[in-house]
Amino acid sequence: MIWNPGKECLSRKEYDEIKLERLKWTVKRAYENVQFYRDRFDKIGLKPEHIQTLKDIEKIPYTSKLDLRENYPFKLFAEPMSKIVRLHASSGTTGKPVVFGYTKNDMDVWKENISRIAAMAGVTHEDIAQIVFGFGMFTGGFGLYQGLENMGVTVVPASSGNSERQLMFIEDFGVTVLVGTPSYVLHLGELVQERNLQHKVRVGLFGGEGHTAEMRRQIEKLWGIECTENYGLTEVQGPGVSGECLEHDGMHINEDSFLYEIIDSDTLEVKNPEEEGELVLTTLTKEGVPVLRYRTKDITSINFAPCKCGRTSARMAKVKGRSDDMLIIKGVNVFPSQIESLLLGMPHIGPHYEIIVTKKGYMDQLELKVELADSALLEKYGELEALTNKIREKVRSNLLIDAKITLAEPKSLERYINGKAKRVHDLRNQ
Ligand code: DLL
Repeated sequence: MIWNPGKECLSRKEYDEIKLERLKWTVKRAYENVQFYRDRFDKIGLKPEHIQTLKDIEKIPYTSKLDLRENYPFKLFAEPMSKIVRLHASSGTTGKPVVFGYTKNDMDVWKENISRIAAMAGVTHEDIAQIVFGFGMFTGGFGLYQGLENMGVTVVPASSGNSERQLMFIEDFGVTVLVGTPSYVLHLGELVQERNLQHKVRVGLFGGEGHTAEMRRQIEKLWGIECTENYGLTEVQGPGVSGECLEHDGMHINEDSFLYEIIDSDTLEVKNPEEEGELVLTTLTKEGVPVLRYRTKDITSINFAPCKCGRTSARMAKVKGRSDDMLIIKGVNVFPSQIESLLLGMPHIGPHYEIIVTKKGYMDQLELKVELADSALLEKYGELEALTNKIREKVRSNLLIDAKITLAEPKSLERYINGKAKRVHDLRNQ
């Protein structure tokens, strides 16, 4: 079912008209109400009236995470606190987080955007959806909750952690939809299989972090469900920027809310959006905190072809990684997702691994800790060695890097039950 055909099935021309009108509105409000943007515009002699076409957006400077952080907590707000009904904050690992405020209208748009992406995944009001994202300042829990409730779905706001209770609800409540990070759902899937738990879950809505096709196959195998993915970030709303339909060919962007560009992260030049590059987003409806040309660091590309599902909204490709997650090991650019794809396609390998990068003298060293799928091989030293060599060879021939491979016993590597997985440990600067 298409939640809002009037907004999800427009022609390119109609999308461009809406986008231009809303861009002008956003730029004017940002200039008039937010000192940060006014200063930036004034510095280069730019006025809101100079934005007359969609291409004119290129006159506006990019906004970075640091820009947002420097305006902590409320300096980017375009509305007085009396109009703000909710605050969320990005998960800052160092220093202050970035805080975002939502007006009542922002909440309505957010709800609508989530309802659209959930409908894309085949969710209806007949479903019972358990949300295993954390509820709190992270946008995942509340974001999905309000959009699903808006559709009439029965929501089980279980939040993250406490896996035994999660399984109890899934079984006893007849949960049909699972909503969470793929890494946590994968962990729950292992428990489901271990306990031979009978469940009715048929579809998963995953986001907050990426997962490779191989990881998806593992989740589908463990759960016997159909997986879909959605994308978003706190800086422009939270979840609901885009979502995957059951054609599984990219994530439909809510184009009437977000203007996308693809840029070259090094030269900062705007690219043809169909080419791979860094996604830059501008909010088109946000009242609380409008954001102009935010550099997401996420690497993707845009597909404008109408989808078989009937929607015409542009689709973004699966995020390949973040430009700041890209590891440069011995001069070779490596995305963690490439390593995941290599490992998870191999027999005897479970879906858990760690990437550890260290330095020996001036030389980078890559170690992959890889968990065995089951204990069958544990006593067979010859086979363990053969497997280790096979992985090393696969990494060498695909990534041109010599890696140390350490096989770990089943269930010995960390599981991520309270948030996003952290599989990369780059210890080179320590
Ligand atoms: O993760 C919002 C969200 C919650 C999206 C739940 C979907 C579902 P942040 O914590 O601000 O917000 O993190 C945003 O997470 O820039 C990406 O790097 C990454 N990310 C989110 N969704 C995906 C995805 C939420 N489907 C950052 N694939 C983004 C890959 C994703 N990366």
